[in-house]
Amino acid sequence: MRSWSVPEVPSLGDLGLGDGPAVHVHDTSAGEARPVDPQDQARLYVCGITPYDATHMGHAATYLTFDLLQRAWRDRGLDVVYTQNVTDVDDPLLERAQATGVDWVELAERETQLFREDMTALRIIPPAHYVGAVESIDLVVALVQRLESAGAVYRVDDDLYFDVHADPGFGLVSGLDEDQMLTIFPQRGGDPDRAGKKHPLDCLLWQAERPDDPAWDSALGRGRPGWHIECAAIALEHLGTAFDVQGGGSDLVFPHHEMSASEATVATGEAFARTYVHAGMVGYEGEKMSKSKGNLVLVSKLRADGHDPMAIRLALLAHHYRSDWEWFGDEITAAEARLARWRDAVGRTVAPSGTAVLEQIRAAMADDLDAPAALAAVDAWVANDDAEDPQAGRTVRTAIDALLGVAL
Ligand code: 5CA
Ligand code: ZN
Repeated sequence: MRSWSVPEVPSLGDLGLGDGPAVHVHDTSAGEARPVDPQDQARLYVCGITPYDATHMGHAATYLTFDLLQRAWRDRGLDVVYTQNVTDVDDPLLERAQATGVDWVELAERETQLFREDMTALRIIPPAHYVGAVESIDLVVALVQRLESAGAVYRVDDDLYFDVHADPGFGLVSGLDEDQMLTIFPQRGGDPDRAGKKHPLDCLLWQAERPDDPAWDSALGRGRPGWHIECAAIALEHLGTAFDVQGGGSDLVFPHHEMSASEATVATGEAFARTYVHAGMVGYEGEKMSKSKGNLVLVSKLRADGHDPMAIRLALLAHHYRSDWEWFGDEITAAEARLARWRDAVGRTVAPSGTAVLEQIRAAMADDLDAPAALAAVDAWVANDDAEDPQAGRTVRTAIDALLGVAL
């Protein structure tokens, strides 16, 4: 699938400013921050959109999180291989297409295109591999066959299920106990009560054709992929096993990331990801912002209302990625004021030394992507008019561009 255009990312190293520090991020499965500092290459998978509605501020916050991770890794001198999927066939998409009388393929294409435009405007670095579920059906089928060989698949009517207990490590991503899993599973697409399942938590791998639903011929019968196996198959194909970070919003910890990890581990005999990183949920009007509830603040609407995408980005950066937070309309006004102050300050011909603030931004971002601390460091530099260094504006502008992705 076509990705989107790459923003210019200046290299601080090339400017003689050295490499950034090793990056630490909170690993959900370990329950603590861990260094993620591979040798030469960092491999990242982030769960992409289900394209049935436009990009909202919650999506933007999640993709911004992994953009910051990528920028910190690059500053460290690492080459980043980034893969992201598009769930371009799944129940919510098909239901929305049917309810609105739109062809599901057209709906997915239209919303994916809008997402690309929003990501480009926000200067989010695109994945090298942007991969749809539909174009990956052969990969899914092959992975299900590997699970069959491992004895981890069974049939309920014509549907295929994964026996989660084929993985002795099932539960290690989320750290939830079975009661907690059973509470969450039905809220996030699971079907614990389906008759014929061996265990209520077993998840769907392949769904046999239903009337009026799209389906593909395959060695598994005519049908379509389940959700978790889609990400397992795409990640394994484009990153291999034991890649560095599996990312997404915290709503994906269970069952999605737990199931994908178990499926991949049982099929390959190796670890799926080394680290699991999750962004908090953005709310609006007292509830999680979600396409299904419709309480959305759309990136495209903010842009159409004339808000500078860099101010949208700054508004998101004001919240730590791991916190759950609620969007209030006045945040964009505060971000616009901050953007104006920063633009004015980097234009000064002499300013306080820029290298000190660069090191503060680097340290903040390497410490679990602490963007609010980085903003505070820039604010302090902006407020200080103890001028001495004619190069300072340039250094700070470049640091903000490279590490925070804000073009001033
Ligand atoms: N296609 C699947 C992942 S394979 C999916 O969850 N799609 S989505 O469109 O519902 O969400 C896309 C990404 O945005 C996911 O990483 C999800 O965790 C994240 N996300 C969704 N809602 C919010 C929110 N309110 N706040 C923060 N992140 C969110
Ligand atoms: Zn996913």
